[in-house]
Amino acid sequence: MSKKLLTIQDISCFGQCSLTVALPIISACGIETVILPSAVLSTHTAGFKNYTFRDLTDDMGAIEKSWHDNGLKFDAFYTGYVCENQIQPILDIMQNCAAEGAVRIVDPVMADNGKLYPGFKDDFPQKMAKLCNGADYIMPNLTEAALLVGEECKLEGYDREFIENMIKKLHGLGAKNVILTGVSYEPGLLGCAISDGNKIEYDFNEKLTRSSHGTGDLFASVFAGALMRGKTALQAAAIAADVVCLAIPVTPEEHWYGVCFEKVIPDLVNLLK
Ligand code: PXL
Repeated sequence: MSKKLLTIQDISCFGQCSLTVALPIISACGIETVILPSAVLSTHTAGFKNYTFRDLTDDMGAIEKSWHDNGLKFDAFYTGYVCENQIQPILDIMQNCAAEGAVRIVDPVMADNGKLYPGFKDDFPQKMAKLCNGADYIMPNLTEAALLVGEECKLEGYDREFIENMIKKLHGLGAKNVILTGVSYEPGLLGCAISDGNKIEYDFNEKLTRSSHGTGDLFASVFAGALMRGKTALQAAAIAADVVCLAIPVTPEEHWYGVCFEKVIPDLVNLLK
């Protein structure tokens, strides 16, 4: 039977992030993708005004029961942007709807550039830390990592020791593998650290002059899809970073709210061959 991945994150109707990226990208990886929307928003929250927000926590229990009644099980779980009261319901789903050997991938989406996203309260990182406990892979950016472990957030001017200490603390939350994104030790190179708890490997790409919203979701979605296709964590992270680096330059300036990932789907398919 083909492998099924359940991804739990919001639908931002407009904005090219979260589920509107994960569903097409993981499908393009050749993996059957099941979705559970954590919330429905008119737009994402980074740069749009007057966005609507419907929290779907109340539906989660009934959805889980329906899946249970139909005997549906998943080979992988990939969580992204979730709401503050959804940690326990999601842990329940990951326990009750898991096929044998199911993999848990947690992208602790909540912050960037030193700040929590609008709408998250200061205690949200502690809640997100509970979702990281028992995860096979977590993939925080530097801001999320600092918030998860209660460390000072340094976006630059850090050394290898600072990063590798942070990774140790992230494993201390109960995560098997850590993929820490946004790491840079020298000007011009940006990448991620991949740790299995014993060894730390790095993947670096040339730093682009422009950054873009939605790159974290693109990275995590490609990573999840590539992992399900049998790639190692290092290979999956490298493919994900390559896809992001291809997508940013083909995204026009006026498309500030997300990356034009559609244009690089053929490249993604090639990279997975
Ligand atoms: O890309 C992360 C993300 C996901 N979902 C929503 C967001 C953001 C980032 O701002 O606002 C609703």
